[in-house]
Amino acid sequence: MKKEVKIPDIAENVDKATIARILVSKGDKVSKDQPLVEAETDKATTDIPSEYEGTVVEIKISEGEEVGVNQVIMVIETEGEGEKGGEEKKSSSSKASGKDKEESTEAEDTGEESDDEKEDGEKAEEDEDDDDQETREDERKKKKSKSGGGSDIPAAPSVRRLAREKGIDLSAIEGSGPGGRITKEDVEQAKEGTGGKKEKSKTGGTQLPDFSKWGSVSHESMSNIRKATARNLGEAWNTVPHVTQFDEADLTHMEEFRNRMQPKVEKAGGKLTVTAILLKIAAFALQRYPKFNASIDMENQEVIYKHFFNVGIAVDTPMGLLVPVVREVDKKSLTELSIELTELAKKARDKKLTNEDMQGGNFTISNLGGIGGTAFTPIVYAPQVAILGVSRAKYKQEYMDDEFQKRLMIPLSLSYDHRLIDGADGARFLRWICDVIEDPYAILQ
Ligand code: CAO
Repeated sequence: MKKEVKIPDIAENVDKATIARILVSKGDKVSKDQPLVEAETDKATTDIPSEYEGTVVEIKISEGEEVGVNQVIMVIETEGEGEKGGEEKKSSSSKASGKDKEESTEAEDTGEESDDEKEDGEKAEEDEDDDDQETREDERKKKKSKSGGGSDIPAAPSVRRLAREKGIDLSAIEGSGPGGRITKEDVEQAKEGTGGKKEKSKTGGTQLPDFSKWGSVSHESMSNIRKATARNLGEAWNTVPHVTQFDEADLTHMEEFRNRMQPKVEKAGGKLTVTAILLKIAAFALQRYPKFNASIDMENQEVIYKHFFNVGIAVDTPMGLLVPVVREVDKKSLTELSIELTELAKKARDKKLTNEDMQGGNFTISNLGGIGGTAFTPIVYAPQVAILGVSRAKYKQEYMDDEFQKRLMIPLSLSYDHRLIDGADGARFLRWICDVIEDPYAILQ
């Protein structure tokens, strides 16, 4: 009996994923729960397991393809399944049939390119970012709900093709057809600059020049992680009034402590790094200065204080920046934190983080010191209100006890949301962290 494998509900608010890797081939025997494909969402890579035991008879997707929830990706031939399986198939295929129907209505127009076009529609929807975005988005949602919840911008495939040929972004065009449908004339007019928003590029900035006029260029689609990073950081930059406070701490004693403790932590399976110690210090600082652990809710004109201490760590991976969250940092020992940090960084680099791993952070630490740099201004990971940037520690001549002494100094920067945090608060918070790095007894004050 043939069974269809579909993309399940991957996570809350995630309805698309890119097939990063196909893990089986046609003809392979697979067992129940065996991973079939690796799907990359905005935030993580996740395995899609087989619901059935059987033989793969059809693979309906290819690597790099964007897929939606409930989309059929494979067909598996099972053996000896009775009534139950048949019913399951019937109900799930009838669920999917609504979607199939929509797509086939579109495809019927030309009988081709429906997948491409669907992707274009989704891309256009995602890339939209100009002044009229919200209004148009609302209107589009209304239209969508009227037309039964389809995911595309209303335009016939031939119109989409024309727009693609002319390099016009459909999401920037107001449709003049019935129900706001975009017509060929709308696209032609946009081309002439008399309609739509031709002067805007998909990025929401001004139209990019044709770089190939000056030399050879190549194009690469953005990965989902890159898209999410661009969207989130762009949003944070646009909504959070940032201030960055700089300070410097004498790390000499802490380094002595780190070297002394290192063998013990290594024995337990971790690595006692500067980041692990800062994680613990940050949790103390957040308890002492609750505003830095809060979020600002402008809609309800409220400040939301969180009484748990979860801290995100920026991790540099080949796929881009990921920020897994260490939970309840206040309740964990330095050894536990060191082990967890090592594991999380590995998980991030092995593309094994789940959405859950990256949610619920109240504050973030970004340590670029392993790479270098004297200072940087990190961007607040909204709706958090502050982020600690760490740059490279180095030996300096410091004037202490009436003489210059060789001390290991670490530069720190704290970016914060000035809507909630005043400059003096920022300076105090960062100075407190520096005091504790220099003399941990400061925690007892
Ligand atoms: N100053 C000097 N040396 C530092 C340092 C600092 N601030 N931070 C780390 N180092 C050294 C470590 O001591 C280690 O040296 P040894 O190998 O000799 O012990 C080396 O750099 C590598 O550190 P690490 O990576 O093992 O450990 P870590 O805990 O310090 O860092 C992590 C972990 C995940 C934060 C890091 O690997 C990473 O990904 N950093 C990049 C974060 C990033 O991309 N931020 C930008 C985001 S945008 O705001």
